[in-house]
Amino acid sequence: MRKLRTQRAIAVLASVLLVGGVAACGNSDTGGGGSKDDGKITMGFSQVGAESGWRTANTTSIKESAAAAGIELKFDDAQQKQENQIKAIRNYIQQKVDVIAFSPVVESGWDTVLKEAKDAGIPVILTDRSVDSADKSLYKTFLGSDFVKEGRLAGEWLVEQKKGATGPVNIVELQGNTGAAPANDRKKGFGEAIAANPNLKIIASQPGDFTRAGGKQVMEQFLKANPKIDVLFAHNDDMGLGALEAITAAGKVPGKDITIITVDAVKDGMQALADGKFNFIAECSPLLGPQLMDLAKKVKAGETVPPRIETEETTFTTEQAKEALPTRKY
Ligand code: GYE
Repeated sequence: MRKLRTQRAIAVLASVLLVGGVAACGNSDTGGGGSKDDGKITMGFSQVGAESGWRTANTTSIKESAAAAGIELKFDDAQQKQENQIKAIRNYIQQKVDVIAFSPVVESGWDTVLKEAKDAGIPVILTDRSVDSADKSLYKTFLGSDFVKEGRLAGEWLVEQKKGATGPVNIVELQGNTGAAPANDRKKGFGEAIAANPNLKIIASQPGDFTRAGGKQVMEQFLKANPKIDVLFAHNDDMGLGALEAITAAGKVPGKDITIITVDAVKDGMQALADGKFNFIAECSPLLGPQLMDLAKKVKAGETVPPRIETEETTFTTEQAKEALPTRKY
């Protein structure tokens, strides 16, 4: 009898030790990279660059939200170069941060570095833009917009505006940087939507890298090469704003001679829309910081998070822009 009791006691002790051991392992795993578990979270963030008003607002949102959430932020600006992002991510792995978050400048070519983070036990959160990796276990979640939908909303508005058109409607398109998810997806969504009316034709489409300078320069080329341009679809406000200069310099009236549709709805874009220089904007929210910090806390605590979190967005006409501008946050 006594022997049995002793055996049971040993079994209970063993299971306590085992569970304790597993729990301890679990903690250091989710704690990321074997960093000391002092309750503080350190996030390594690799930003695309500073190419647009959207990006500036996004960076501010991330920095402010990290400070508000008590998360120590290591921040790197990759100047629109993938190699710089890979370097920054490798640095964060070496520094054993708790969480890595980044906005991938292009969609492809991330598997190796993401695998390195995974092997080091550091969770990765994609924010704003996604990657095309087949292995979804390489990152915890993707927080950002549905770019195909933004392109589609832009296209659907145009289809409605031009439904009475009897002849060809010539469209030029300013794309974001080559290979970026928002460039690929906005092009796709817009193209699919305008297919509803065979009169709507994209006669030229070139990358303007999401910058004002790029938008201006490529629009100048478009105007030189094409005597009849009816519509400009720019993948962001900044390229549209750059294009305004080229259009005015060519003696045309933006918003009247050429219908202008953009994406983002940052303040300068909304002002151009309110002034009638732009005609329609599909919104894309850069205010991802608060949700990102929340997710970082959850993954650090070992909680499961949804694999995809979509940002809520709307669209604006000139009238709606006039109404929204006074309270616009970015
Ligand atoms: O639309 C553009 C920026 O990835 C959603 O990047 C973002 C895009 C945004 O440069 O202005």
